Amino acid sequence: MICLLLALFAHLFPAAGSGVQERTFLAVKPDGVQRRLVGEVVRRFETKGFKLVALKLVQASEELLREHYAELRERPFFSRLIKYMGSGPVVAMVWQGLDVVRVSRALIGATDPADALPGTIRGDFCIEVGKNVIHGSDSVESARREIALWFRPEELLCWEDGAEHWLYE
Ligand code: DAT
Ligand code: MG
Repeated sequence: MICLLLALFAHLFPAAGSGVQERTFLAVKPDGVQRRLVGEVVRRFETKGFKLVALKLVQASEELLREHYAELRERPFFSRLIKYMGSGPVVAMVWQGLDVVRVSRALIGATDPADALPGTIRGDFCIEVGKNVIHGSDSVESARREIALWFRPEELLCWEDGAEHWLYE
């Protein structure tokens, strides 16, 4: 109930979803699941200090994937991307914390793994852009849209973060 009110509040007053309350949508793509990288990916965001708000294993429908990647529908690789993303289950997640959208993109690394720095997920675990292991929202606005697309409001859990005091000033 409190979560629903918070979601409504964040929708009505966008600034309410910022700061420590900021959220991002991440997904371990089918290659990441097949290659047993789910634990490694979760570990990186968890040990960084971000708060896990939702997580589920999903076989995404073509409709969901077309909506998720709607911005890219004119790109030549679009149908290959939709096929790849639907080729097996993905692990969909919502993570929360200060600047989580921007910092997650930094932890993930460049879109093309050839350009991704060592130490980033794409830099450490993959080779080609068409099999780049993980998705992360590129802005707070996209994060809101993607979270609403992949999760029902009641799937986003509110829980007291006992570590918050040790992570934030
Ligand atoms: P990102 O996933 O880093 O946000 P994006 O939103 O531009 O990158 O593209 C979404 C996905 O589409 C990307 O993770 C992999 C695929 N993709 C992007 N550019 C591509 C290209 N030139 N060839 C093949 N796949 C591409
Ligand atoms: Mg993107």
